Amino acid sequence: MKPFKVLCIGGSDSSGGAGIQADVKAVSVCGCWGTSVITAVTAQDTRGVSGIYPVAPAFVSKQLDTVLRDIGTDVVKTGMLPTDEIILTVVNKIKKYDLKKIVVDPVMIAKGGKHLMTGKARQTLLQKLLPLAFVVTPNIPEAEILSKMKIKTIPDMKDAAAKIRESGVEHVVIKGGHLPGNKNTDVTDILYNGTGYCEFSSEKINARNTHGTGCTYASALASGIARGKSVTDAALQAKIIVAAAIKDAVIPGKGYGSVNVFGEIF
Ligand code: PXL
Repeated sequence: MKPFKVLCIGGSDSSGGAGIQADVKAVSVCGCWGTSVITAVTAQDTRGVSGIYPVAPAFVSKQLDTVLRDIGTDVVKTGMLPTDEIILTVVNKIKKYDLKKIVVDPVMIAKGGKHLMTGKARQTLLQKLLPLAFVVTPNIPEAEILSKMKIKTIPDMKDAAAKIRESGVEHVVIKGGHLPGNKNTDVTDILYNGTGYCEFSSEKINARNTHGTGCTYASALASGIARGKSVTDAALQAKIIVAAAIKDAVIPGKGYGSVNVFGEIF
């Protein structure tokens, strides 16, 4: 049988919780075949990132050509893109293979504060990758950087989504988990497609073991699109999967725990 395919482009997280490892788990649980192109190797445990080793752009290029010439893909999902050169490499391949369904998770800073992308790369992402993207999935801090505005309320999220969409990306999903205000009982995500806003609200889970949330969300959303769902339905499915994965989190080391998409199996 031919599988639905999602190509995950991002960094390896040696702790197993985020990055490519989270991507392939989420894609698999969503019933798709995950291929992976590694952009950086991180040395990382549950307490933080201790080192980053970016892959040479020429070897990112080789991985992309190798996977795309044979297997191809229905959807591309990008995560950690550490340098300007690596983003330009990905942009060139998107054009070369005429890839249309690109889900961009604009990974910028890891939980402990370690930068996963250079300042110049942020600009390249905004100016070169987002114009080609189908969906972008920033959290609030990432949306503030991309929109160049402060986000404190749901109306601010909507304004920021409209600003980010000016880059040329078709759909903007801003995830509300980091919205300030500890009285909030709900987490609301905003989806904007240029004509209307969709709000997805769910009960706020006060969890500390949330490593891998963003990667899992974007990969589940990409998988829904690969299976032919609308962006709205895929975003809803992704939110449900992430909420369950937070509730079923595991604590493999001495620091933060990670989300776990396989919770209901065991
Ligand atoms: O959660 C974002 C993320 C993405 N990719 C890699 C990471 C992290 C966070 O630590 O390590 C490789």
